[in-house]
Amino acid sequence: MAERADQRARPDILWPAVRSVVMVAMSYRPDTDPLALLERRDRGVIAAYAQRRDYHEVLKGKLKELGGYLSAKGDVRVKVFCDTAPVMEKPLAEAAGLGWQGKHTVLISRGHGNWLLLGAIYTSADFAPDEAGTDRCGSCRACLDVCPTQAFPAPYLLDARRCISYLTIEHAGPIAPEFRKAIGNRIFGCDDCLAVCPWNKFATEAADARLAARDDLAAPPLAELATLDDAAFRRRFAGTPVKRTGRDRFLRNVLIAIGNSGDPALAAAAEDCLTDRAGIVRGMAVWACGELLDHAACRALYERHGADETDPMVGAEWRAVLDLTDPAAAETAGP
Ligand code: B12
Ligand code: SF4
Ligand code: SF4
Repeated sequence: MAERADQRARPDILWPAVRSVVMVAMSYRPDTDPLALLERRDRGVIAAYAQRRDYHEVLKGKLKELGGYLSAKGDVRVKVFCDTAPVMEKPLAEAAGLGWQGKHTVLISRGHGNWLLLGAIYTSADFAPDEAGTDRCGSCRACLDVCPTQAFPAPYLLDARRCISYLTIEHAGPIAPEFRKAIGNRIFGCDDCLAVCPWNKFATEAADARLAARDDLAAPPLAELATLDDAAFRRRFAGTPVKRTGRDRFLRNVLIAIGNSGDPALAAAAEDCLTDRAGIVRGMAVWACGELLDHAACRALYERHGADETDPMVGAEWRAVLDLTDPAAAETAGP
């Protein structure tokens, strides 16, 4: 993001022909409370926006339709964007009067709450600007207080490095130990700060049937997800935003959720991943076993699967686990 800051700050650097921007928002209000799923520890929680068809595809189609309409009206050139370009979608949506950026930094509208996805049409036409949105957060701070990783250093300011959405979707390597417990059973994204916003009571149903949630993504069993290989992952998540992480990172998240389940019955699923070809999966499988099994069991697993480990990251996970359950063992534990 830092590399293209100039284009974010100035739409005309991204596209010199731009004169006005048309902002659109599309509702994806979930039918159930996303927070309720956090109690079902044997299940994985996928953020509401990702339990359905990829919005980039759906929204971009609609943006192109609207862009085509504008072009047909006159000599107007257009470029459409949805999430992937250096475009300040939230500040632009606020400036266009769609709502305001709440203290959680996401755009809220009075009619739809914060369950909105945004898109932009840069146009070469000189449209008269709408009135900008007005901040209606008042003294509320529900979103700031609910955040499991304290990712808001101040209202309206997010430290993305602490956000579970960033950690589970965008972050490529192992997830730092300090965040693992707080992640709970969230396996792709996080909706906590969105779910508590009182403005959601005014949210109307998702507008487009193509954005209907898929039942099989509502509360998938962790044990089942831990068995996915590349092909099965692609089949299961084709057409949804989840495919973005790829199978290995997704399994990393699933194993963290298994470690947090408190359910020793799920240890078998973690054990099966100790021999995975991906280091990141093996590493989180070690951590999950350490959370669910006692020291003797961990030690036995180490003898069987960990002694020959060549990946330093996985070796460090073994050391941490054996260290944690028996400090004396750390002296002798492998790589
Ligand atoms: C990077 C990114 C992330 C990062 C960082 C999030 C963040 N808050 O910026 C991570 C991975 C954490 C993330 C998470 C999520 N994201 Co996201 N993300 C983006 C992305 C690609 C860029 C956002 C951005 O520019 N951030 C940079 C910061 C600095 O900007 P900011 O938050 O807008 O806030 C500052 C600016 O507004 C600044 N400001 C105000 N005016 C101006 C003017 C200028 C010129 C400048 C330079 C700055 C500025 O002051 C604010 C305070 O610092 C946008 C798509 C896009 N192109 O906009 C989607 C987007 C923001 N994400 C979206 C969604 C849905 C999510 C999640 C809800 C997904 C989930 N359930 O897991 C979470 C929400 C977490 C949260 N509380 O924000 C939606 C939000 C829709 C909405 N209603 O607002 C977007 C708009 C995608 C879309 N097209 O719909 N996301
Ligand atoms: S999405 Fe979750 S982790 Fe990120 S800021 Fe909101 S509550 Fe915190
Ligand atoms: S929860 Fe409260 S403070 Fe946070 S965005 Fe919603 S209204 Fe604003």
